[in-house]
Amino acid sequence: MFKKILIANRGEIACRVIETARGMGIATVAVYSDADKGARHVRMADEAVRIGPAASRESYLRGDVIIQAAKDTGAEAIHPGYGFLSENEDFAAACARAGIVFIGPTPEAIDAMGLKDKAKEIMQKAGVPVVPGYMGEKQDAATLKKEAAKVGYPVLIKAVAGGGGKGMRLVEDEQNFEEMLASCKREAASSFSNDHVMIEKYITKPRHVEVQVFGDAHGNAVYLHERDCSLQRRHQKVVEEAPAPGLPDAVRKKLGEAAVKAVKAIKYKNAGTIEFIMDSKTHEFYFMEMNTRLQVEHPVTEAITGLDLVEWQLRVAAGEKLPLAQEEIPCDGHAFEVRLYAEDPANNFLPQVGEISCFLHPHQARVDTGVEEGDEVSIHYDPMIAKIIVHGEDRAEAAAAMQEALSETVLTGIVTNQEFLANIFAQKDFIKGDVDTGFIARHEKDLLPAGYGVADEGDLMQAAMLLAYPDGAEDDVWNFGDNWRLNGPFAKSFTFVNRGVHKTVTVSDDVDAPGTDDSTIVEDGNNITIFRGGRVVHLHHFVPGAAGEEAYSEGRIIAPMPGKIITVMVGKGDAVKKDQPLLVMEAMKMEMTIRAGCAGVVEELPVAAGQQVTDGALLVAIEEKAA
Ligand code: MV4
Repeated sequence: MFKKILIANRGEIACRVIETARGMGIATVAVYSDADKGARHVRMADEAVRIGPAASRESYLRGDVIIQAAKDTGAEAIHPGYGFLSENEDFAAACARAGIVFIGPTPEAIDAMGLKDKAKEIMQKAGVPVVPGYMGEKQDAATLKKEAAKVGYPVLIKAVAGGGGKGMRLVEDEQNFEEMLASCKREAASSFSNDHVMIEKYITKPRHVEVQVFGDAHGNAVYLHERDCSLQRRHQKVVEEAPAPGLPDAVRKKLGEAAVKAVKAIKYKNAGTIEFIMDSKTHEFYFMEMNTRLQVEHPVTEAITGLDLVEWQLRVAAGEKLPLAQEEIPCDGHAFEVRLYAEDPANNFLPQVGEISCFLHPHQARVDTGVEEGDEVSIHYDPMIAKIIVHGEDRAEAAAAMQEALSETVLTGIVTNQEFLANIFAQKDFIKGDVDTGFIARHEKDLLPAGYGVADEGDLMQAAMLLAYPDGAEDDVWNFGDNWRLNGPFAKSFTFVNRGVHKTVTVSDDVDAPGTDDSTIVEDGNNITIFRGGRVVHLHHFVPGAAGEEAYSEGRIIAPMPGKIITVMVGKGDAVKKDQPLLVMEAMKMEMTIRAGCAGVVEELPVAAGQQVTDGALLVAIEEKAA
């Protein structure tokens, strides 16, 4: 076994790999960018090496710098995690040339699975089911259209180099074929510098079912059962589970055996995932692609098998045989994983940045995370903050455990998708196991209801009580400390800003203090967050006249995060209506429209197109006037 390894990654996966290595007595070397100096993965590792500035391109993607760091520290092997260099065949080859073991497959295997059409051809030859379609060399419109007709509409045009849902066009009938083909090729050329496409029969209402596989250098290959990752939003996975719900054992066995065929066909070694698309009605499944890395969602497989996949990776990379034979691999109960993202579902899932002021983990769940209280979530990397994983005897028990975990989790300082996740686990269709890739879009109204994140009277009162009775001495009206209670009954008003709206509540001595329910309330300066039964309500205590407070009023619009002003649509002195677009800014590669919070006249406009703005900077001040 290795004595020391380097982890060429950051965040939760770097921490995850370090934990297993430590348990096996292997020393660990972390690498970090300037943005991650002092990050949790750096704190956990035995040693850490700076590899460059914050931008991934200049740090976590610098294979040469990382290999040098491994040489300098005497690390014998590199674990790439997922993302970054994990599926880069040049990096895997460079490791080998430097005499360092790449903890993953060979460069040839990574390369063979890199293009969709080549991968599909290999799998078809190996007897793995593939979606009917055309994956030939001929790329002229006439040939492709003829092939599409043979396949039968609707068809999908897919860029062979595509990924993440990019370079894909659904064509319902032949009228639109040429136009869709041209647009798909344009997107593929600009995104992947490769405009080759293939044609596939379109599978309606599909499920994303993937099989965890492992191969070793001795020709052994096994499957560690399947995961269902159908719950996605814009090709980003949100919930994963194992095993896939509602599948007969015969189908599960066929899936596993097809995946092992695929592994053997390419003599694959180390951890991999064979992704299938499955018809949700017939359970017919087809090879989609192979991911030649350990995946984000591997913990659900660990939960049902009781195995440590990182330990298997290290053993296989060190030349050992697979620890278990196929029939020895357990499959117990059911597991779920949710991805907690720093994003605001109520604001088009806009990524959020900031300091995590409080992070309390649920009691009965596994939490894989790269952050702790006091850590910063920055604009530079993926907004996933943590994965929450639960296990139960069966799916219903696991789902109940996740509901519990999501109601117990406390994370403040940044807005997350926590309540959105809790809403998924409250859906009847989800509990029934009725999942497919259209689930989130179909249930959008229930997952993101009109009142999402909106405080109710109880929330406001709870927050007001916290402020009125900071020591919880609500029964002793003489304990207030100041002079609220003179001769009449005690009463004090508090104003909160909740989702941009001001709300005032009055606490009086005939109001009972909440606090007997199972909610958690966190006070962080003037920000108060209430967690109750999966709901998450953010309140800002508004103190008129206090420094900076006016920034939160409807008339004073501040930058929600650092970014760049793209367009300014209004001028000083203009009359504006409530919700009228005022300017467009770009932050984290996304454009957002900033709108008027109230009707009035533009009084201040300290920004111009092209300007960078910092988080919290004043963008527009409106003198409030009735419309
Ligand atoms: C498909 C498909 C339907 N029919 N192929 C999307 C990304 C890429 N991994 C494959 N994708 C799809 N391929 C055929 N022939 C539907 C999708 C698809 C999808 C697949 C998995 C998870 C989420 C998805 C969301 C939309 C479309």
